[in-house]
Amino acid sequence: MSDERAREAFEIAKETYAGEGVDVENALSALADIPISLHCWQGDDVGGFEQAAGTLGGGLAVTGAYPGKARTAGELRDDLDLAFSLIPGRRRLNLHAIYGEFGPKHPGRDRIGAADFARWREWAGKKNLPLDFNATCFSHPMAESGLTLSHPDPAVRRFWIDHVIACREVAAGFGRTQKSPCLHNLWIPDGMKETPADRAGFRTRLEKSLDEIYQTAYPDAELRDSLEGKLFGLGSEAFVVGSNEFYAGYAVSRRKFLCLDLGHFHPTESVADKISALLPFVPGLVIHFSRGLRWDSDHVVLLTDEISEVCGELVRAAAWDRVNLALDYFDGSLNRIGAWVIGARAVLKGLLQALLQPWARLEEADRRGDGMARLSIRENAPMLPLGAVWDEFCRRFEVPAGTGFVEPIRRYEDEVLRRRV
Ligand code: RNT
Ligand code: ZN
Repeated sequence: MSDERAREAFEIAKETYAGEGVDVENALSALADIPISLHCWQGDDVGGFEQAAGTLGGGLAVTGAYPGKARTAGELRDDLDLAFSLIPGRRRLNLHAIYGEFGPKHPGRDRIGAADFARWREWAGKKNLPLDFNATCFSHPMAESGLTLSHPDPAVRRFWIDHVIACREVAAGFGRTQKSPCLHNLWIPDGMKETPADRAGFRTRLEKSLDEIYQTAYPDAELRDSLEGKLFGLGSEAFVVGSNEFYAGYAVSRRKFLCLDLGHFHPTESVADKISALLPFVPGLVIHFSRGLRWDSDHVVLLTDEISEVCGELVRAAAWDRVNLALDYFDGSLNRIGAWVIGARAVLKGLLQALLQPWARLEEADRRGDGMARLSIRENAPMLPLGAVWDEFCRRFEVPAGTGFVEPIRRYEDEVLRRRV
């Protein structure tokens, strides 16, 4: 479509939304203000750069062997540069501790420091890209039992406590220089294939480990801490120490952010519904946007009903300073840059769609108890011209609209990715 026709379509869309009582310009500027944190680990199947080829542990699994995954931090940054050039809006980058550039001698996970991430910092600083961070409590010999911070052996716990302490220090360092608090999210694999006798024992140990980790206080302007629970994992089917309830209780009592990963609940459980139930009680929430297909399969996010509903609740909450949005999925079966771009754009579309809902009318119907009016608005919502507004958003950020991002990625695949053997 020509630029002129696209603009006409946008003008018509604006009118249509105005007829519904929705201000499109307000929605566009709100969307432009919401950062999405891209997960570095989609670029290399959660491999990291600790040694030549790490084996993924902790019950995480990436399927697919599409050619061209990043083999070095430099390659990963090149790939991210391309992805970012095709995603409109504000962004952040989410690093995992295994993505440091450690040189020939790794200091040990319990001793990593700011220097190991100096190049990431420099690169991100130049483009004004705030960094987020994650301790990596998996893919390591000390995590082979499937237990880390809740391990019965104090020496194992010590090692992982020290790792997370080191990670928070790295994260706070990021926050200090980037003038935006770095989010340090903690997920651990701890769990069991079969039910233990002493569930409470594992949880008490985890609670103690966490309390020790969080003893060091950092200014809010530098660091945000969040904790991510899970329903089950490969090898932790019967028992997960850090369940959602455990961390919800911990987050409320210790004033931490709670991370909700869309793949970490029973398939029919609504994460959207949890947002308004938790936000009054926790300092804030983190959403890990993912798409579970039959299980926690970490598929690339698409604009599904689940995404629409979660985005709807986020827009209703309008607590953007207390909510961090991040992507978390890993698919090795397709072009990995495409996976980033498709997922990020899908989340942004979900947010835009939510920002364009006729909330005033819906609320009015709520108040009147007019169920038919409310349902009719919801029923009609998918017919509204969201696409024309999305295209305009892309145009304003000078990124391709529609599927226009495919071509540049293909070219890069031919010229760069296919040569990585
Ligand atoms: C695992 C959690 C966690 C990880 C990343 C790599 O189930 O979702 O967030 O995906 O830390
Ligand atoms: Zn997650």
